[in-house]
Amino acid sequence: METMPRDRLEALQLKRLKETVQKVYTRVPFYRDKFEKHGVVPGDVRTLADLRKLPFTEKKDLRDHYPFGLLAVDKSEIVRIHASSGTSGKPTVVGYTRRDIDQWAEIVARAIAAAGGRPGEVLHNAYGYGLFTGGLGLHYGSEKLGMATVPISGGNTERQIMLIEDFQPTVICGTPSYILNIVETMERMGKDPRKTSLKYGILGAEPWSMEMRREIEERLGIKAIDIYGLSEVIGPGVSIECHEAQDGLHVMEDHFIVEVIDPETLEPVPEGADGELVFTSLTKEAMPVIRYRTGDIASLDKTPCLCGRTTVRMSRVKGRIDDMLIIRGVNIFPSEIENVLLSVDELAPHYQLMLTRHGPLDEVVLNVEINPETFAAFGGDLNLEGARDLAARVARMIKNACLVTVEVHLMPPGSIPRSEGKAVRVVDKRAEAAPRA
Ligand code: DLL
Repeated sequence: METMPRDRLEALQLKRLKETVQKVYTRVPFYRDKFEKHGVVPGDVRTLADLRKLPFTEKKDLRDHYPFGLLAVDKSEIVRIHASSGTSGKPTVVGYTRRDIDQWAEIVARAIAAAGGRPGEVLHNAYGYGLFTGGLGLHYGSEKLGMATVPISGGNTERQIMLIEDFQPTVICGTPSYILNIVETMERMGKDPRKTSLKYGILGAEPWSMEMRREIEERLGIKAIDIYGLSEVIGPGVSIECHEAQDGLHVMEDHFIVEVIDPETLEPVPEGADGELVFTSLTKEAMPVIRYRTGDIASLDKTPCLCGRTTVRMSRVKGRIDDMLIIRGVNIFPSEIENVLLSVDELAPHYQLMLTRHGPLDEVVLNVEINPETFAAFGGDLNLEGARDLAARVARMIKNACLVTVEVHLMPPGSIPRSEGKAVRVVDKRAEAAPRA
């Protein structure tokens, strides 16, 4: 499926697209109404390019039809329910039929194999188990591939470390921030993280920079592979990097069509340009999605990959449109700031951006930890001139690289909360600040 000649792959996509469009039109009143308002019928989709005639679907549509309004099957056919925790109000809910679950397991099995996992080996799965799709998604894929799967979930880090030593896994799965937490805990326990049996990490579910990848690879002695997905589309496994090239995430195109659009004009962007990822599912039974706007920013690359896969690759996700900070008119993602922070030797890879408001202007305070050696060198006093100089240097580097002014606060080691799942990089305190003048 992954090395098929493009013309055959596209023929398969078109066949599946037509079936999906017909199915949602017949079975989901929401899609039928939307298509009618848009003046399209399933017969209008004759080529892959005709996908663009169809209207978009958004997170709000899922919320408005909470919990089961977008199902294309009878509720009695649902065997699993997942939900993504929204920041506000009701979560978005997704249902799966038995066939969906089998198919998803197959997709994730392929993803783990692309990342370097092999049958007969052990996989340590530190993604959270529960309504979040990470834990169970990786779990079923790993079993399907024939790996001995350790369903450890997140948390209880010292125990995780013991089991890594005892079970000898070759693959570890988790969010980059939690894997870093494990590494740090190993170091604190006086263990050398580079000496474990681990060879590959399958990391995702949150934005992470190239610098963060380098940091994890060096400190844990593994190849850190980026995996992407979202509950609304299926969960983890929508795309993954291959361990051969680690150069962009191969989209599972036999199951999903990807587009990149300008989030303002909703028109496609030129190949290679950044824009919002949009996915159409081709094989889902319970809850197919048509042109689902993810809010995630990335670009596409259609050039062949050295691994031999013919599927399109997406760049790493820079961030979500909602996470984009607009500081005095400059747009910036936390991951761009992360890239700068991780290039400074004195800093530790733990940071939070605090948004506050002073009068009419939004301000950004960056809390970033310094590493234990630097803290010791300052004698634990972050008011020393050396510490103030370091903060000023970091602020200047961010200004040069990202064109924004942030106030940098150095923090002692261990003072920023560690994540066991998705890290919180932005804390919005604007509502608590004094009201606008
Ligand atoms: O995070 C699914 C997943 C689980 C992906 C495990 C990878 C590994 P949701 O909770 O619905 O699903 O959150 C989806 O997380 O729209 C992105 O904003 C973000 N995201 C997921 N993977 C990546 C990644 C899972 N590799 C949302 N890089 C998505 C950056 C990611 N952001």
